[in-house]
Amino acid sequence: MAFLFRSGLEILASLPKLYWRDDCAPGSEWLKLTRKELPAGRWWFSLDEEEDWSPWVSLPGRKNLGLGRMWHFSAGAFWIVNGLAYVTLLFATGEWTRLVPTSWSIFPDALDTAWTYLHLRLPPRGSPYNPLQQLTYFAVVFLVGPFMIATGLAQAPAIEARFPWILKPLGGRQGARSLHFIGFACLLLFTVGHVFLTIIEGFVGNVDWIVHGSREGHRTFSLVVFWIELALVGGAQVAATWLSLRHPRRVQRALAPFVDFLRSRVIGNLRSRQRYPESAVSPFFRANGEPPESEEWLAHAREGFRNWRLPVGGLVENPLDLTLDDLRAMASASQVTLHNCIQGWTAIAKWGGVPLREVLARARPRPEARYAVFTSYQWMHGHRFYEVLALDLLRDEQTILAIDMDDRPLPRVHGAPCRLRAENLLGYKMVKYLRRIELVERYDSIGQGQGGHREDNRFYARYASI
Ligand SMILES: Nc1nc2c(c(=O)[nH]1)N[C@H]1C(S)=C(S)[C@@H](COP(=O)(O)O)O[C@H]1N2
Ligand SMILES: [Mo]
Repeated sequence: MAFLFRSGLEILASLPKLYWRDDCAPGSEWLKLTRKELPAGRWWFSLDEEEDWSPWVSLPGRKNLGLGRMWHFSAGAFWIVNGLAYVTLLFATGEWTRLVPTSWSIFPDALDTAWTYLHLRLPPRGSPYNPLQQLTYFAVVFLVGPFMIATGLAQAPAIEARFPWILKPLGGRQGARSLHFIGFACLLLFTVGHVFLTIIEGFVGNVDWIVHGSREGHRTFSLVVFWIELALVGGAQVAATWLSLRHPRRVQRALAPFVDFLRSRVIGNLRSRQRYPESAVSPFFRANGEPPESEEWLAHAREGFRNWRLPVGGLVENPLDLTLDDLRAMASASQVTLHNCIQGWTAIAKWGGVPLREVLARARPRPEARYAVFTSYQWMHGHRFYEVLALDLLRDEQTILAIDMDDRPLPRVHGAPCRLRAENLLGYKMVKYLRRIELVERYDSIGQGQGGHREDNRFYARYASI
């Protein structure tokens, strides 16, 4: 739980605002955990909204959303497996009767117990739990647990893209994010309240009971086990935090295969099947990544991109050099989809352009081609922005080269004249201000070898479907 809580806060820090509406318009948040104000009167970018929370609070702290996510998913997978084992054992051994109430009278009894607590008195011990305690344990294990799994999974872009209806009962993508936070608040409250009551109700006896299943006789043994466990829990937090801050690349390399295992085996290759109605298009759409300042792009922009070209090369039989008119002639895709930024904001827009599979059909990839490298005109932190996508993702019907947004030529802040849209992935894969597409067999010699600018510089995972 410590891993989940702290890494969850790291994720929240990248956009410490909670919304109910899917366009996350600034000012419409129902909870704001930052004092930072956005600049008025000029464009700002969503990375400006990221907060730098202390490593004492979040894992790993200091704006490392990429590693925070990897810890969150790894710990989450462990927590789910652990929970399944627990529930299986509960029912296999008959111990479920401790947690599952079998009479409606539990509700009035629990109210009585609450009344006693409100008078700052301790109710008698139940067998084994008092009614309020039993009801709370039941709710945590059988309601909040599955709720956290559901609201967590529903935030994966690949799941939303394949099953858009999943978000309806949760009140949309921001509903899922807000509810996931509220579930976290419940679990935090439970943890604090539970530990507090365990202490005041008779700490040593309770520890003995937790460790050994009895209330007397093995107190020293139980206390030693308890303090060792607590030290391990604390030590694991310190070690994970220290390693992540000190050796982020190594931690990225160590956790990425596990996250990729979840992506490929649990989520799988889900295709985007989004058909939002045009009425769902968001009035407000954040931007991330400002227009290039390089002279080459500015010159194209001044000419209305008349001389702009998109070369498609590398491991292809038939290299292409596409003009904007070529793209316009090939444009057959039109899709209204939900955009998911890794930071947590979303927005819905209508995108028009060319399905990448048609570009591939013309360029004819060689058999050894496995990835496509999308390079941008934009530079960030001294490196050219680029992202690598596996070739089979490009065959998705909704993976397109977008040249229109909401029925108008792509605006500058959103990537003019042409950007990638891969609707089952997170936003950082959708390179704006496209300059070149190159098919390759491997990408470890490109940039810092992690599969993209964000992977190289911010430790994001190279697969962006979660
Ligand atoms: N060239 C370039 N492309 C980019 C980025 C960037 O910084 N530079 N940011 C990415 C991220 S993190 C997101 S969420 C989307 C945002 O798209 P938008 O600015 O059109 O909203 O663009 C992606 N493409
Ligand atoms: Mo993003």
